[in-house]
Amino acid sequence: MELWFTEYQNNKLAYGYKISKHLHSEQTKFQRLDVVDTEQFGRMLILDGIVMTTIEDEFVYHEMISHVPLITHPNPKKVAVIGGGDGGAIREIIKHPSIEEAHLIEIDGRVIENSKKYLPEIACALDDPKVTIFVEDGIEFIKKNKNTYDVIMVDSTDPIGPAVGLFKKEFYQSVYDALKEDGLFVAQTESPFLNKDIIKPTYQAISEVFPITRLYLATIPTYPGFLWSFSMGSKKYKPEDADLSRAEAIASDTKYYNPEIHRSAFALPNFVRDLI
Ligand code: AG3
Repeated sequence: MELWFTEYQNNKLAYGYKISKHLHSEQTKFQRLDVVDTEQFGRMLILDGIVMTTIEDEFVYHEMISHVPLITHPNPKKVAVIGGGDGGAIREIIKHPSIEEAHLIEIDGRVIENSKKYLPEIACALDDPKVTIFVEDGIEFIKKNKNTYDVIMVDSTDPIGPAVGLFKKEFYQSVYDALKEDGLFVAQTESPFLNKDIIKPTYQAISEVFPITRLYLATIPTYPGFLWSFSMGSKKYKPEDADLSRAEAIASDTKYYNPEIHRSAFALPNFVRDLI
């Protein structure tokens, strides 16, 4: 008998993955959490029926949400990840020699515990001495911190359930206040093919709060629409002015990100330009 996992996008589109093993399933305080082994993409973490990450393609997302902002900022020392309990962004962050402190603010401690157990390749840096984990609501946490971080990354789920507030202008204002005077932030902002209704207002809200706003893209085969967007809000630094010799240095330890990708990720197709 064949076992398949289906991620439903809406009532018109679904993606299916052949499963070799269903390793774990639980209802946490916040969401349903599943870990499966897929034949195509290896082990997969699923929250509320939505693919969060897989062993085969996680590097694209985690490198792009981390290295693009960390190279845009000339000297990031203190950073925060909101969400991202699997630890993939943290693993990339601590590759940067300038980093002194990385804070992970994840609302659901069970995501962290299950990632450590089932996805050690992704969660491997969560015990690094530079990392502090806060199992808290990121929206409330960020309000308590003013003028604190060089870079903030919002590694959220889709804007449903606990992540809804992470796509709102009030949250971006708190992120602005939590950043130092030359700080910048990046959020994952969904698919230009399937989530036009999300990208447009989200980008608009970020540009009302930050003087510099940019959208960049990467190809992620297990996210719907495959072409995925990230939005950056910055107080001072522009990604096109980044010192790409630092990108070259980090690229000895990446599978996707390099100086050419840093530049080309900001090249937008016309239909995406029209969205923002
Ligand atoms: N953040 C989730 C991206 C959203 C994926 N959406 C979807 N499959 N419909 C990724 C968490 C990885 N750290």
